[in-house]
Amino acid sequence: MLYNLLYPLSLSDQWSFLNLLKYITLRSIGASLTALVICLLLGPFMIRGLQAVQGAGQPIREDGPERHLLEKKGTPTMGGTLILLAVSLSTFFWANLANPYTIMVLVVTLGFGAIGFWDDYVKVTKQHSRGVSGRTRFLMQSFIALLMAIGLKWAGGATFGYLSLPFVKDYAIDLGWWYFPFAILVIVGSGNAVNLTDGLDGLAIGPTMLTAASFMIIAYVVGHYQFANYLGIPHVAGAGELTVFCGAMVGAALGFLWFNTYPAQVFMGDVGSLSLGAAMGAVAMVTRHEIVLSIIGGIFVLETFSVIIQVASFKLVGKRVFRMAPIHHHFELKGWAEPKIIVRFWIISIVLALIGLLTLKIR
Ligand code: 57M
Repeated sequence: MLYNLLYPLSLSDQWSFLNLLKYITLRSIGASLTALVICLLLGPFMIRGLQAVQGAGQPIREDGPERHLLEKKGTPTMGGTLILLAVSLSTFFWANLANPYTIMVLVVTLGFGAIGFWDDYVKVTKQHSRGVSGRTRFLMQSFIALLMAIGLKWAGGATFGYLSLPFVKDYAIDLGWWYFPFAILVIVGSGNAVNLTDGLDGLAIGPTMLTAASFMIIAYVVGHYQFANYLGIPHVAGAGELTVFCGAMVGAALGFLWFNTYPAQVFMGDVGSLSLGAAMGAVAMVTRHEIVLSIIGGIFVLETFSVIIQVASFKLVGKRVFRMAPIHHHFELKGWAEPKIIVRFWIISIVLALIGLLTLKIR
């Protein structure tokens, strides 16, 4: 909004300093700091409010690691509402709201957030870990993902429908109509992958912050004609504005981590995990870096595949591969302390983010 309202004033000499607002880098850092401050200032009030409303807090499953029942009972959930508030307000304040990609990604983020909020609300009010049926959630999530794909087709761009490959220059696979189910796979898959991962304090928000930070760089270079051509990556005019949205995500994630770090004072809930994951999926689609997202967000992929492997193995041969899936529970049951699991997963995330960014250069 600042950009839309104040940048035109920069044409007059007395307001020429407002010319700074045209720089995406400045507005991205502004968005990060604004989202961070919103989370830090409102966090304590949000936690007290959630505790007052939720009483018993997050229902802890009986069949999980016993430690969770002992240590985590009563922790409030749905802290993701603060993340979404911080991201939305900060993006609204600092981004160019005439940019269609910013609006599309915000709609996906808030849409998945609404689905997650409904699921959390049902779980907390019923005090049971089963919320809205998986089928209902999948259908609603798929509808939003399809809307995003239609929006991308409308926004055009010569590279619509093409799947660009990391490390491969000047070649992309034309998915044709398969692009639409692919959009569901990327956006719904990302949302639910973060959802599965969010099972230990800070385990999901750390890699989410790293992914958003990586996509600040990716969105900036993809949206920059000279940089994109120099790097041999697809140029998507206007995608650079998503640097501001990703900056807001980084700031909000840092702010939420202040309260979600071990021992967590609040959990993000499905309202947070589904929306953050879907947001990253949507950004990856706009910037044509869907496969790179699976590298940078490799922790989310690992967690998801650990469940797929566990269920498939149990159904096919009646044996479990892991002591418990997702894989963070496996390490818990091996006796690793929670902070050790979390920080080691963050270290892996940092390595994967660096490898993902390397794909910008190695082609
Ligand atoms: C999402 N939710 C956490 C919190 C968070 C198919 C199967 C793999 C599904 C999976 C499942 O139920 N996933 C749901 C994970 C839950 O966290 C809440 O959910 C939100 C995220 N969606 O924001 O509100 C619990 O995680 C802990 N937690 C923290 N700190 C945090 O910052 O400690 C969360 C955030 C919270 C808290 O205890 O209550 C969760 O784990 O449920 N199922 C599982 O993950 C279960 N695995 C399982 O059944 N494995 C089977 C088969 C199906 C693969 C097997 O291995 O044989 C495990 N999870 C739990 N209990 N809680 C084991 C059973």
